[in-house]
Amino acid sequence: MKLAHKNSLVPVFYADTHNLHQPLYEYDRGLQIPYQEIPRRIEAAKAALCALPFTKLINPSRRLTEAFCLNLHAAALIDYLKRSSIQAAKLQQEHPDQGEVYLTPWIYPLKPAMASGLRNSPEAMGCFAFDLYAPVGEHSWEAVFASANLAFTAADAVLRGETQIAYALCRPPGHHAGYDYTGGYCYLNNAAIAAESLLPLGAGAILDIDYHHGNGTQEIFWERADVLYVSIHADPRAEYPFYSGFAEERGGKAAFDKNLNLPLPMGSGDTVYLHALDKALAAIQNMEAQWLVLSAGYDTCHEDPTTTFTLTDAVYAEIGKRIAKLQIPVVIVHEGGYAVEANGRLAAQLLSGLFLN
Ligand code: SP5
Ligand code: ZN
Repeated sequence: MKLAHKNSLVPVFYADTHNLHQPLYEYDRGLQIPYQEIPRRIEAAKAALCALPFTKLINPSRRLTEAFCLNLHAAALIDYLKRSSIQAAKLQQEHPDQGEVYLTPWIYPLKPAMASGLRNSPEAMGCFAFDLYAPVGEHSWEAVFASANLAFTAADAVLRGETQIAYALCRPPGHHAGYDYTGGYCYLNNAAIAAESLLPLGAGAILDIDYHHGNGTQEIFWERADVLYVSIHADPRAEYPFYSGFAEERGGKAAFDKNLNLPLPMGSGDTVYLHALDKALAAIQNMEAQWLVLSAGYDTCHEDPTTTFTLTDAVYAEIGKRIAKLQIPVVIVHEGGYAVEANGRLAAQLLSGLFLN
């Protein structure tokens, strides 16, 4: 980044509210396993980022409004999240002996005719969640909104010219959340909310380096020529979310070639990855992006328990370094990463690579 910014501290946006959202279990082909998207992930990232000499922690007040979210999401989705949290609280009160209550969908409308009745029923979860990985507890809405608020306030700091780099410690993550659905640990699309708030600076780009394709982000900006979405992820023929992330998906009519998917083979390593990164950065440079939102997932690393890429620590610093060459403001939004401590180590590598170059 520009020399001037080395004199100012990089703001790291954090809210402890995320701890209130703590589902216990998920299902892996019928096996009940611990929920992988756990609070310690973001606590590890917070600790590592705070330990850097050039950062300052910010606990922002609530500045995001539901009205702003409606630029990205359906009102029905927000209603659904609020209603489900209330429903979970009631159930929790009725069953104090049950431990933490997290609602999950139990009936999915596979055909439109099935959705019409279900949508307005008290059992509508299957109309708003595309998988089982986004359960809703009594405090989930509060945590989800606070997480989105971090992305919003981080982007706003850049918009106001207070900083050229900001890090939003979002939890729950967001890139699988689409216009009107949740899934894959995601409820509201934090990166999309950051991108939308940066538009007064002109057209820009979202670079998604999470291991999984950001199906939600792609969908939200599909017809939008002012936001380029570029994603490097595992081949959706073999990996979640399976239904999107293919190279052939290049954007809607109004925004053709404003969507760039760079799927990589299962088990990809450093060399292949950095080659794809250069392609991604070239596309961002070509469209003359005025800002970048980085959807930063660390589930690409060699020790992630849920994925197959084998990236070494040095790659994350290198990603930061290469992004710095774009010479545009960057809002980093935390996404996935399930090797708990790696979230800290790699976030610090990435931010150091970006800031110190
Ligand atoms: C934000 C983010 O990284 N979300 C990831 C959601 C995907 N996790 C659910 C997939 C788990 C499937 N387990 C099958 C493992 C096969 N070895
Ligand atoms: Zn992921």
